[in-house]
Amino acid sequence: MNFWRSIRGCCRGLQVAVFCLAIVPAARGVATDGGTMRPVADMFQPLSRPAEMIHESALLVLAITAGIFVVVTAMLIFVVWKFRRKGDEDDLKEPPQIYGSTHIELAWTVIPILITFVLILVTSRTIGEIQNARMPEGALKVRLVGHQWWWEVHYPDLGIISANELHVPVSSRGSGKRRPTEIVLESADVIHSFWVPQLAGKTDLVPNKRNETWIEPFATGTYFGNCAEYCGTQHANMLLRVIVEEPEDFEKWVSGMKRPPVAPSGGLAAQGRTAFYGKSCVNCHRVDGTAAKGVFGPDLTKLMTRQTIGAGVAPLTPENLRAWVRDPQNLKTGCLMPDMKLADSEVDSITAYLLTLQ
Ligand code: HEC
Ligand SMILES: [Cu+2]
Repeated sequence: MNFWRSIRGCCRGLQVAVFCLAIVPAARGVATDGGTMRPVADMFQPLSRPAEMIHESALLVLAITAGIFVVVTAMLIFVVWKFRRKGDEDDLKEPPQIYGSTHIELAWTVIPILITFVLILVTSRTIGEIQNARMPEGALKVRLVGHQWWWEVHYPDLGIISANELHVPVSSRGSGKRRPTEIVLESADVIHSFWVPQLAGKTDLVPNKRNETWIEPFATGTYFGNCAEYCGTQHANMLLRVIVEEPEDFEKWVSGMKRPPVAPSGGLAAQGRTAFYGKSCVNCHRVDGTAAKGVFGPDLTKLMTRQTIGAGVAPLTPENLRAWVRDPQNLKTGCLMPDMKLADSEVDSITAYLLTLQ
């Protein structure tokens, strides 16, 4: 009786497994989930070259391992069924002793070695193709520096500095002009990891080391990524957005980023400007063309061109900006910007000034 109960248990388990396998394709059509701030990127839907290459070899590995799973499970079920206890006389018999059978030993040594060898070849080929890819002339160059808990973004050839959002042009798969983005990865403190699942695999940002990766998106849109290596309390709020645009829109963004913001000439914003430059904000933040030259925090020159504040912790709205200036520890507890203990009037005026940084 116990035997049948366990067989039935196995069947139930298999049913669950088959059900799970069936909902994976059903969920595939959904690119994002979890709201607009923190959508979960679907890594089964790659839309850029390194991610596609990884996806292909992952499918091959999955197919091989699924084959092994089916064969092993079938053999297991067969053996359990065939050599089940058939009656009381079974207790007196000993099964045939096959210890030391050369054939069996050879089979279960050589076949797994061959399979492992195929898996090694498939994966190392993809790794090699990604790491040795030659970038075409005119590839966009970006330098990303990981900080606890935000991303510093540089375009060395364009003279643009930003944070937490990467704008890149869409590339062309066919006869059009290829325009991949080469990314140099560095860290200012601890180890972080760059991961935008639909664009590329993970690459670590290691202190005192220069790592490289590249992306070549084939579809415009906003891609969501995050730091993929635990780096301290606010690791989960170290989100990265990659905004892939048509070449014309990208050029428009570039020329916008190169235009310095106009200093406010009067009113609350002008008071805020004076307050901002009178405070220690300038020791940690940079605003291009002013005395604010700090590099410990994000560059604020074009703050208002960003979609989020605090590396994706909240949408960048005037209310959230004010809340951040009031006390960043409320929105992002433990982040490395201290509560500046500003008076209410200073919070209002500094927020008004920051709103002009666009
Ligand atoms: C001790 C250094 C330090 C000082 C002083 C400081 N900040 Fe910051 N600030 C940071 C850091 C670090 C971050 C990034 C926090 C994060 O996202 O984890 C930050 C983030 C910000 C952001 C959000 C930027 C973005 O794109 O997400 C704003 C706005 C800001 N600070 C304004 C100010 C203002 C205004 C002052 C002065 C009243 C100030 N900061 C003083 C370190 C500092
Ligand atoms: Cu990190």
